[in-house]
Amino acid sequence: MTLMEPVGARQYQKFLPAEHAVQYLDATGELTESDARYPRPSDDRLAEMYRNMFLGRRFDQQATALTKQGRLAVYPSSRGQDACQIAAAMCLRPTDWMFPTYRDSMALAARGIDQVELLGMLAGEWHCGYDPVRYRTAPQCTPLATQLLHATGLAYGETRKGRDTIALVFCGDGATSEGDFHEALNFAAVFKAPVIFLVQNNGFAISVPIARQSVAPTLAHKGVGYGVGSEQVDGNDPVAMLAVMDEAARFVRAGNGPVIVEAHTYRIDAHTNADDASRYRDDAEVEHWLGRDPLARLEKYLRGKALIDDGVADALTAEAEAAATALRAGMNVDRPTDPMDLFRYVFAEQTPQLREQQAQVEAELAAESEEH
Ligand SMILES: Cc1ncc(C[n+]2csc(CCOP(=O)(O)OP(=O)(O)O)c2C)c(N)n1
Repeated sequence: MTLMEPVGARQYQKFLPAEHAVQYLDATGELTESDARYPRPSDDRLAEMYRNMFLGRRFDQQATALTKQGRLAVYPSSRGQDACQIAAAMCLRPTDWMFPTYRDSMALAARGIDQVELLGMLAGEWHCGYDPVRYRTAPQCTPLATQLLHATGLAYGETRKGRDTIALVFCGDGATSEGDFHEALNFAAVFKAPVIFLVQNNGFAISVPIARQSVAPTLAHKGVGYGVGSEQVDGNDPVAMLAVMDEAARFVRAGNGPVIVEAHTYRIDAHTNADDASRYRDDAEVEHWLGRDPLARLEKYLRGKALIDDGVADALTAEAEAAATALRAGMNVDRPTDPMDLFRYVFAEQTPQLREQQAQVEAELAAESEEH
């Protein structure tokens, strides 16, 4: 097969991701060769990252435990994706916007959202338990890829208002097969919307492995076709993640248009507590990725530079345990919920269908209370 050299063929090269995923630490936490395009984050910033990852890991573990106690309807863990989650939270200013999925609770905790409010949706209490405007964080999206368009629209709107706000939006590898993903990338590129598209490629869309999802060289390459700057990074390397995300934030804020960052990572737990991962992956694979644990890698690196020691680790453990105790106590309080809230906050003005459904539920509840 011969392909004709298209006009301006070389122009696409500036959008190409690195040939190999950007990496600073090897699997054991030893410093490897640095990528000069991404300045290594300062020691202080890496120590802060370690703290956020440590607290995030404990939060994630506590949320998983709350499903077993019936306090959460469901919880999609981001254990293993800790470096992606924390780098995403740390590269933003409080005035920027974050658009998370159901998987990204650890990033929301690092953004400073009250943890009980954060889990309100997964507890089945509210569509979104926190105030999105206060925290500049959209509700966690479950319909795959929809958040990519929300982020693009918001970011474009902010530029129209003359502000330098940027938006960071998460999605998984599976979501890159959705139409919304392509529409968002194209719109953001054409209108130079300041968006960071962070694709956490954790190997699976529930049970569907990446090999059945896409045969693109990498998911980052998908940006090239839309004229979106692309990068791929070792998502289990905290130093590389923070370096790339900091640069991505600087790049989009400077008005250069959007970027897509693919983080190669792995979800250690099942898709959610309701999933049995042993049906589609074997223990050896999980073991392999446990050997690339982002928290252990950063700890090794920081201990090697004497930036943390046993005293710091003990203090962090105490802080994380106190937060977990407070979260358990907060989640053990039954909050009264009004079923009518389901209808109240969907549209500014209710649609006729919604009014009809509300009347139906009201009638059912009234009939039920008459019975008792
Ligand atoms: C539009 C839509 N289709 C299907 C689903 C069902 N679904 C929920 S999670 C999921 C897999 C998503 O995988 P990926 O995007 O890789 O993200 P991950 O869960 O691995 O973070 C699917 C198919 C959905 N939520 N929304």
